[in-house]
Amino acid sequence: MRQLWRWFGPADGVSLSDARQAGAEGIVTALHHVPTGDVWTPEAIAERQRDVAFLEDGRSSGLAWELVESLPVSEAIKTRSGDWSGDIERYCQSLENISDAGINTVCYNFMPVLDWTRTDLAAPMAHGGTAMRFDLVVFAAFDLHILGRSGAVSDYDGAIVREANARIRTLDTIERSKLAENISAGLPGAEEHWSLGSLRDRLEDYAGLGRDQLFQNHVAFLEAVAPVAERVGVRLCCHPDDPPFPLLGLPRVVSTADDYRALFDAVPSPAVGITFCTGSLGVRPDNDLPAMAREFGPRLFFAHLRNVSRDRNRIPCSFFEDEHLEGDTDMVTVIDVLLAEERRRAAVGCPDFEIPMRPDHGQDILSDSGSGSQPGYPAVGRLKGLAELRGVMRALQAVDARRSGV
Ligand code: DNO
Repeated sequence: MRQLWRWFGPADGVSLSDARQAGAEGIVTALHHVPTGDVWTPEAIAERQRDVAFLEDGRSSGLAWELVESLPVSEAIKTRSGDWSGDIERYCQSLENISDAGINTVCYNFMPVLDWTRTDLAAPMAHGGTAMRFDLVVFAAFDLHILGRSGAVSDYDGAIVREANARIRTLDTIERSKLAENISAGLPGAEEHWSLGSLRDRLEDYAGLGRDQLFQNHVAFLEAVAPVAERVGVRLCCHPDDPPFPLLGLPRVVSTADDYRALFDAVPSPAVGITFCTGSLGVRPDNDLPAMAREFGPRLFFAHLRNVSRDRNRIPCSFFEDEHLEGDTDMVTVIDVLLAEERRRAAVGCPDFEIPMRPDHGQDILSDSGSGSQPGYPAVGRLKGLAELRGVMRALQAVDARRSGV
């Protein structure tokens, strides 16, 4: 697998030199400063390519920008309203410009309003480090008492509501505003940042827009952009919902194997595939990750490898971001399936048979705490994750080579 590393640009507290030392072979990044819906110009793309090519001291980094994560999809496209067609045209233009710059894989998501969501960015772990957590009770406390969404109470079971009512009383003003910020202002990579007021407005935009309509809007988006992606040789890979269940009464359409199946049935274009995020999909006990990797093999355009531990085998649930080889996902089997898919591609003569992967997220360990890295994207925690994943890959490849007598 191609071992990539997410870098948030020159302002990232984790440097390209850190990425090199962690063993990264290439960089995943985006034009985070370009507002959602604007065209990514050739100049802005070229500038970011130069940022990636050189270390701070001017020496060559030996790394290139290999994959876009993400080219964000506007709320107008998701709700199919406002300047929908203008945004589609600009999205297509950005895809052309990205392709002209030599980058051929583009990740996106179709989550309404919020990108990935956690309630606690630094939950203490037994080993002394910290990890990110999504606590359903705390989230409900936010929804019911801080956001004050009408009708929210019917979205949680009675026990969760009772616990949330008790929990909110334990949070002081600073903790409440920290929680509101974690949820509404967005985590790294979320390109849109809401205040509580604008979050309420965005939720209004979805009033009456159900699952079926959101699915149709996703299909309409892909029907418009996939032909361009095919023509310019770009693979579009859709990141799953994180967490993979509805939040704040918003519909979700990319959470399960059925969801991806329905999408590929509706838009069979070979340019459309998956960002196989084991951490997002792995929150659901009904997502069998190795089986999904087997089923969707040719459509796996990018893999985010990380693990979660959930508190109960029910949806919705609370969960935390576990170490890469711990947690509820059988990571060794997932990697085995991904390597088999690479061998299949190589056997049919696919020139770029390697699946790009990155160690997704990392716990804050050793010097990570207070290092100024982006939440979820510390240097040491990810280095450890990548080292463990690379170890699994090497071991499985060695066993396979021995078996096939290579
Ligand atoms: C979180 C990331 C997401 C992801 C987007 C893809 O760590 O995996 O922010 O980049 O959802 O569009």
